[in-house]
Amino acid sequence: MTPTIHRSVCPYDCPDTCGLLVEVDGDRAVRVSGDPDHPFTRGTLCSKMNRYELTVHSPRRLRTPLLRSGPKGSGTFTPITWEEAVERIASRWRRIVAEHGGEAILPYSYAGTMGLIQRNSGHPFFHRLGASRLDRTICSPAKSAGWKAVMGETPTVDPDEVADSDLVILWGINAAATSVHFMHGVGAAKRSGARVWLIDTYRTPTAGAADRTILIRPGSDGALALGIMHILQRDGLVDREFVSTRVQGYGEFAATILPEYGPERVAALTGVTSMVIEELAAAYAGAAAPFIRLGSGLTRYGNGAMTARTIACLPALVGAYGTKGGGCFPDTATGGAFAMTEVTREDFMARPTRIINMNRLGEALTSPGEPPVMSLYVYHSNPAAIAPDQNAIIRGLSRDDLFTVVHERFMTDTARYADIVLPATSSLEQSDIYRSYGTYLVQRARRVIPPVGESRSNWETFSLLAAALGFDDPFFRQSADELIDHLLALPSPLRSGIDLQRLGEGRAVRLAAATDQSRFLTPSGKIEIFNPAEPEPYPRFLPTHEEHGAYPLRLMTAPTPHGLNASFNERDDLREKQGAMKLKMSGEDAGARNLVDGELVTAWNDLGEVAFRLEVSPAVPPGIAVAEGVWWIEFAPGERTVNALVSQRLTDRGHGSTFYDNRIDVRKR
Ligand SMILES: Nc1nc2c(c(=O)[nH]1)N[C@H]1C(S)=C(S)[C@@H](COP(=O)(O)OP(=O)(O)OC[C@H]3O[C@@H](n4cnc5c(=O)[nH]c(N)nc54)[C@H](O)[C@@H]3O)O[C@H]1N2
Ligand SMILES: Nc1nc2c(c(=O)[nH]1)N[C@H]1C(S)=C(S)[C@@H](COP(=O)(O)OP(=O)(O)OC[C@H]3O[C@@H](n4cnc5c(=O)[nH]c(N)nc54)[C@H](O)[C@@H]3O)O[C@H]1N2
Ligand code: SF4
Ligand SMILES: [Mo]
Repeated sequence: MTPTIHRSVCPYDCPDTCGLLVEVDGDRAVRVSGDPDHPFTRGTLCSKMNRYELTVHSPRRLRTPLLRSGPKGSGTFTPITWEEAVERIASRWRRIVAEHGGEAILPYSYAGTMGLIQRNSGHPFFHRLGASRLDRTICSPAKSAGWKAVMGETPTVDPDEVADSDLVILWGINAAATSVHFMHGVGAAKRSGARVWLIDTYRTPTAGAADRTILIRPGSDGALALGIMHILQRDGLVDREFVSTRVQGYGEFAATILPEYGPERVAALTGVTSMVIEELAAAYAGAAAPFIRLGSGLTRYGNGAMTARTIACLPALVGAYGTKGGGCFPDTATGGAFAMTEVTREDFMARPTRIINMNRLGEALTSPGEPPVMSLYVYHSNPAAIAPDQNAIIRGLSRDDLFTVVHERFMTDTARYADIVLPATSSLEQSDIYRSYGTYLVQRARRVIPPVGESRSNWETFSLLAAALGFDDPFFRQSADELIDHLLALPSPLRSGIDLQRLGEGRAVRLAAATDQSRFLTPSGKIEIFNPAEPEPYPRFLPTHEEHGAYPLRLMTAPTPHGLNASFNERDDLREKQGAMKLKMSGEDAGARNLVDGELVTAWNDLGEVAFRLEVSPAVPPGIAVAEGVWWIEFAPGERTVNALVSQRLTDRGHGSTFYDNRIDVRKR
């Protein structure tokens, strides 16, 4: 048979949401490449997805349901049929519901697939079951809360507008790893003469694309933004007309808050010299269209929402909001594109059930609780690897009385602790529709190859479980494609006038979203530097959880270009590119501990101990240690991975994770 080419979408949790061309030969995807017709992808993919066929047809794919046949965590299982697996789950859940109530069952899911149907297909089922609900706040709710405090529902500009900027600030984002296609626009801006500044805690690969790189003390970016605003005010560089007509509370803010953030104090708080602060402020004030691309890492701190909020105020002072090529880009807000309540079906809940924060899974599984969590159902997530406080989670997963089901493509750290493992399809084996948090494009993808082995999609699995539990609502009997058709038939202002034919052909289509940042969708209609609804009515610097912690080194749990959270560990080619599970430290900090490059070291704090291969790196300043990527324990030099060093504490607003707000020390192994 001659191979055929099909359009699809990258399903991973990445702002770029690339369009794929998949070459299919028989039952197999043999080649995957970037769709040249996709406006953001422009024909290129990242190193992970260039060989997606190696993930889809990996020999590590789970092919049948599995029943645990050894102690929890041992990874010993026996294959069983789907019928038996579903029957065992249904009967165990019936018993748990009778004994403890539905809330003793906890679903846990996040972002293995970003497709709107497959990602959300557990919601109606668990609502109908009366299970506990999960607060899905592991990623960047603090960033959203901070942005919202200032800008309300104001949309984000189109990312391609960065090409019209003359000063790009990549603020706390390693875009060369986490949003490679955004860098196309940055490159275009540079060719037109723009200057690029990067602000990070260590020298990431993105520094290669920047004219200037500022290394800042972790969690102190809010102070840097206040310092810039202090200088703008001091030097008469504020756009008076703009702030007097379009901004709420600037006068009071300038009179009472900004005086506290002179360059000397800000230098002490941030570790950035007052000279560099002055230079950045001058560059910012001098730019016609300064564009801030705001990452998420810098909001994963105890003060994270306040940091995002403070940075969001900065463009207001120079009137950059609404200027083509200027403003601030946190994420695109495309949530309104589809009527998601038609998928999540809150109306299936007989009464509102309790909500458990996903960042505190360790606590939820190990503390008594009313009722206690007696069953955990994990789908498209790998909490034993990616969630805070790995030791607490593994203690919980080891409980003999906890009934754990994991629906996965691979034998992950979490799946190893399951009582029953169900094999999941990959994105090429299932239909879905995708929106993006980094573009304004939507795209529909139909199944392009049959399921590998006996794997089933999230949607199909919940249909089976619903039937086994006697949920007779016809909702559970439709197919994913039928539900997508239903969503598309419902009107949405964001989709008005979009090209349905192109969407039907599987091409990316731009939403009709307004990306005009000159109308402020806030309660006052102005940019709210003063926000009376916030516990702190004005932005000011708040300390991090670990401002004065007991351990000497601040731990950066940063992304790697060769993985995505704990996804892609199945790929030998990508693990080889990373070399080993490393901890990067400065020569100064390594020397002070008699540690040498390449040796095995133990990083520790009150939560746990993790073995790493040490890399002494000039890219890392003294006082911090960097662990890039999330490894599976199977490939780690010791028994634990990076999140054994991360606490379950939450952000100031938004109940977010605080991955970067932790301290460690390091010793020889
Ligand atoms: N290759 C790859 N791509 C990914 C991911 C991945 O793991 N790998 N993850 C995906 C996901 S889930 C998300 S949410 C997105 C975004 O993923 P994020 O984790 O938000 O990644 P970035 O936005 O690049 O931000 C991380 C950067 O912030 C820096 N940083 C940490 N603390 C501070 C600080 O206090 N100040 C400053 N200025 N910088 C700080 C880190 O050193 C790091 O370089 O990326 C997605 N894309
Ligand atoms: N140290 C550290 N930890 C982090 C981060 C960090 O930067 N550093 N980032 C955090 C962030 S921002 C996020 S968003 C979270 C992400 O946390 P998760 O969303 O849990 O991340 P992944 O590791 O990608 O795990 C997704 C799993 O879903 C499976 N999967 C994929 N598709 C499907 C499907 O269709 N069905 C089913 N059933 N399974 C599927 C994959 O095989 C994979 O194992 O991680 C967080 N953890
Ligand atoms: S850049 Fe992001 S969206 Fe594009 S292929 Fe890579 S992981 Fe997928
Ligand atoms: Mo994320």
